[in-house]
Amino acid sequence: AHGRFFIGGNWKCNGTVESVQSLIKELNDGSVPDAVDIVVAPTFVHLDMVKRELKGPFQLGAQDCWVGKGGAFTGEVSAEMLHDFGIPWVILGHSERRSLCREDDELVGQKCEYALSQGLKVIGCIGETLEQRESGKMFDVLDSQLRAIVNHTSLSNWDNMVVAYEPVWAIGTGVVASPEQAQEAHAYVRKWIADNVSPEVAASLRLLYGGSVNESNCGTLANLEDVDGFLVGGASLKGSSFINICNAEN
Ligand code: G2H
Repeated sequence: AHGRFFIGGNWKCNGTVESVQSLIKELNDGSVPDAVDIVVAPTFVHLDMVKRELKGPFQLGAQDCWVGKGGAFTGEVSAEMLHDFGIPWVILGHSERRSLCREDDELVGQKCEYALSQGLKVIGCIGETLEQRESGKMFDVLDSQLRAIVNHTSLSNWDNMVVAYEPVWAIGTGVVASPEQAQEAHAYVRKWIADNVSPEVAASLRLLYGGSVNESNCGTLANLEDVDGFLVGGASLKGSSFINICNAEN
């Protein structure tokens, strides 16, 4: 592994006041290792409540933010608002936003640049669809997604970035990548970063795997050389499962 193990919980568009309160309680009652960075990302509506009630070591993230400075952008939340409100992290380029909200590589790159410039830390997401994998385009897709991010970040920004590899075919499907598939993609990304950013950044960058991670498959994946953590969706909504995943390295 590279750096401190990192677990993100992406709650996506889920939660009621009641369910979020019980999830907060389960997380506060859970026991997690000191050596792990843990970030949970509730909806914008629930961020304030979670911020007030969730205790350390859990940190908070948003699931997206606007591409530039706030203003007349109905429905958006800006990076500077998140920073001002005390939210340290933001997930950008999640595949659901890429596909359902038509965010392209360039927009994701611009979002990363602006969020970093406002002092946020970024979980940047990349990953290929099944069609792209089966037609042999997987590495081309990862190349262009990474290229757009790299074009918008300076060397010093990489201390504030983690990259999540989330193969789209594994997201919310119950079909987790095999250890060989995950390691192959992660090794490719690390080499790409070494060649296109710097070997030092590649050596310290944390690469998260995302896509149907659960408490049964996390142990094997956590042991892979180039897997430095997870971005967890469905299983992050159940406190006991998420706590177990936070303990995956043990
Ligand atoms: C991938 C992941 C979290 P899930 O989107 O980002 O979701 O674990 O439900 O596949």
